[in-house]
Amino acid sequence: MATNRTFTMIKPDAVENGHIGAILEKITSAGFKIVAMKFTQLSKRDAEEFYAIHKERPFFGELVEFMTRGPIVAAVLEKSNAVEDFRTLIGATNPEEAAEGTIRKLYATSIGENAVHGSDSDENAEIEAAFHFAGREIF
Ligand code: FUP
Repeated sequence: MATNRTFTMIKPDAVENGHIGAILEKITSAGFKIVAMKFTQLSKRDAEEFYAIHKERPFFGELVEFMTRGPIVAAVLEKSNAVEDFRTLIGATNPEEAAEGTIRKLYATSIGENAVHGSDSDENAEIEAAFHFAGREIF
C-alpha cells in the first residue's frame, strides 16, 4: 500500500453515540479520501490479534471487551502525509489531553473509549488495512 494511506476505525463508543456521520464529515473535510470502508464487528479473536502489541498491558482485557461490544466502521484513507496528518486530526490517546477541535476531543469518552483509531506508522497502516480489507476492496 502507498505511504499516502492510513487506516482508521470509528470505535464502538462513537457508533453507539451516533457520531459516525459527524466523524466522517471531519475526516473528508480535512482532505482525506475514503478508498475503502465497511461497517463490521470484531470478534474476540480479531481484537486480540489487532491489538496484540498491547497484550501484556493491564488494560488489554478491557480493550478487547470494548472493541468487540458493538459494530465499528473500518476505513482506509488517502491523503499526502496521511499517517501523521490523521494522528493530528484525531488528537491525543487521552481525550482530556487532546487538542481543541480534534475528533477525540469532540467525540471520545475516555482514554479507553476514545472514539477513533489511527495507524501510528506507514508500516502499521499497511498491516492494519490488510487485516480488514482484501486488495479488491481498496479503491
Ligand atoms: P493510539 O495510538 O492513540 O490509539 O493509542 P495506543 O496505541 O497507545 O493505544 C491503543 C488503545 O489502547 C487506545 F486507543 C485505548 C487503549 N488504551 C487504554 O485503554 N489505556 C491506556 O492507558 C492506553 C491505551
